[in-house]
Amino acid sequence: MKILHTADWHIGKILHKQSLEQDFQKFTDWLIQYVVSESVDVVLISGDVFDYANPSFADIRKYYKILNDLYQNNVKVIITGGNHDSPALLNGPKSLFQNMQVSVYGSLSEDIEEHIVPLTNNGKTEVVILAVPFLREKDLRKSRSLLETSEKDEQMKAVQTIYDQLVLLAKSKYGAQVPIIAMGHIHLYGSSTSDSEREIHIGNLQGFPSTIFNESIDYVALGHIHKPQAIKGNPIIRYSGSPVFLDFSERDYEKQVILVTTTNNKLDILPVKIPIFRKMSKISGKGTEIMEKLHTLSQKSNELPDFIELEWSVSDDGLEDKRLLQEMMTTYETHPYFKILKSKLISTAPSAGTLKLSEENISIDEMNPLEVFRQLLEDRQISDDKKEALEVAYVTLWENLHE
Ligand SMILES: [Mn+2]
Repeated sequence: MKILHTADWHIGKILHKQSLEQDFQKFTDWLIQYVVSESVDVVLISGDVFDYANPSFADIRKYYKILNDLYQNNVKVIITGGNHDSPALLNGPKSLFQNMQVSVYGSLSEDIEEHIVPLTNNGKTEVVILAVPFLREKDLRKSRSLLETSEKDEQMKAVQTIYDQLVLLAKSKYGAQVPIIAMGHIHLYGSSTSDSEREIHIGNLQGFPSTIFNESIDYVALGHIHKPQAIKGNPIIRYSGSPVFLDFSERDYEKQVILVTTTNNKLDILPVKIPIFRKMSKISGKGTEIMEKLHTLSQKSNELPDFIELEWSVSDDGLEDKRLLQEMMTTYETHPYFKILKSKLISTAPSAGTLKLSEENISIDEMNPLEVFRQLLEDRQISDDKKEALEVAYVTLWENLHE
């Protein structure tokens, strides 16, 4: 049986006012072609299907379309919610999805056994999936019957208990020999992150150790961190990473999905490269150097135009450079081979240090709620010791409102 692990699709993501829908379309076209040519049986999506908890109808339509395309090709799908997803929105079509061989787990169910999904082939259970979504504080309270789960250690034990219980149940139901794949949307120690994961869940900032996963688990299909990686020293605990470039900080990542093949109760794990449809690059230097580099981009390097980030250094007051930069942005606005998404002027004058002359224009829609709140704390010049308590209070309120 062939199982494909992916995560962090972030449908609806807007990067510096630019929709990434073409990138997502290219990825899903490739995905369909890949699962058909490789005869993949099941696709796992480990959280963050959408970028926002309230996606647009157009984005929901894209989601239904890809699920239907997979169904038409006889591929099962198992989806778990991420920290960006609304559990209610994901769970909405649950019963309809069942008829299309799509199982969805937006949040932790009262009956934990519902998260155990056996995959059978000719009547034999070949592998069991533990479909665990992103765990919110109230889910953790359920698991340990605790009143307080704000302590890091208590949270860790609660997460561990959930996986332990599921492993025990799965083994007793389907036998000790059957391999187990656990899904999760969680930040682990020792994983390297990019600028595009939203760390709204302050309790999870520092992450958990990979020992929370029971030793009887044969593969852990993770989401949340956008850089594809196996946890150090443990090739069976992996983040597939996001299939689409969600941020300039991800420009050197090799985007991938992970193919897990079961044979005789053993799993074979193979990362598969996703073709690059668009290049993300950063060009820095003085104005003249930047212009020269842009002139050399005279052909298309990929199917979609490159996205470019500019860091323009200035040694005087920068007024002339600011004018030139603006002029250049207008000139290149509709260039066929690249698009400048982000630009900033940086002063290299000795007196100014590396003072930023102009911040890129970030609109409020591109910020997550915590970023907006942090900006407010900055603007009000709140002292560092008070900041942390205020952030925790803010996140607690935010989460209570959205549960
Ligand atoms: Mn994510």
